[in-house]
Amino acid sequence: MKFLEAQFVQKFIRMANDGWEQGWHERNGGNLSYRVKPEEVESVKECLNAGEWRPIGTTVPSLAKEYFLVTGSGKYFRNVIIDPEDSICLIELDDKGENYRIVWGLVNGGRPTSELPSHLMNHEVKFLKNEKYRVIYHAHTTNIIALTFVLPLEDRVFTRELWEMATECPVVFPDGVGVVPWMVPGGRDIAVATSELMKKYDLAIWAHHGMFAAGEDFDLTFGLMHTAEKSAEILVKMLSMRPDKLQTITAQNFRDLAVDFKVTLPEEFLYEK
Ligand code: 2HA
Ligand code: ZN
Repeated sequence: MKFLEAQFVQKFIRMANDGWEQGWHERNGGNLSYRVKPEEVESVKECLNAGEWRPIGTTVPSLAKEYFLVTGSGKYFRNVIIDPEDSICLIELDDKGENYRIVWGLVNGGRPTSELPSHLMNHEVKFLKNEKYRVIYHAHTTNIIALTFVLPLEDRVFTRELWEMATECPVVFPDGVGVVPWMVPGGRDIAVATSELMKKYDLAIWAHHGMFAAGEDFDLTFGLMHTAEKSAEILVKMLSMRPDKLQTITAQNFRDLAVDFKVTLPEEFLYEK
């Protein structure tokens, strides 16, 4: 099969373009990675050519020998759909989870996303909890970023405020959302902080920067990012009209919702205000 005809590649490209169309990927902002299934790697085996091994910048032993489809460092989401060979790549990890090599893509040179350590450490945390998780997505979601200037940078505040802005939120992300304070992007420290939060949540906010989402497939992961960002947009609109709410979804409303929708909503987020 031709590489670009494989369904997992098509879905990856569509998701990247959907993010671009949402306005979350100015210039080279954001990055996306997918842990490829063995049968999917097999289906494109004849298209692969191994490059040189390079250090990941962190160690992910549980992901040894796994393959990831990832966006390229400095590449624009806007261009993924028109020139995927130049914008994205398939990488293979070595048997220790310390090095990677490009086996397809980035035909004009370049490297995987600058956030590769964060992506792979998040993948590892998710993989160890639930092997079905395959997608990690980082986007510069406008309204979430705006809120990181006015809300306390606390998991419980962001979770509760986002839940309150749209009834579907506690059903879509019942575990809540974590917040990383401002940190230098691209390195191991922010990767460690984010992957720590990913042990508990599927969503992590990077203050004044954007958001990371994790999920089992492209639809769930994009949908998660989209839902949280839309809720943030409603909160920004609400706060633009007036600083307080005349009415809202109450802590007891959330408990009632949890029963009917069969989700567990941790009490730490249902505090009295
Ligand atoms: O430029 O979004 O966080 C890619 C990024 C870095
Ligand atoms: Zn970023």
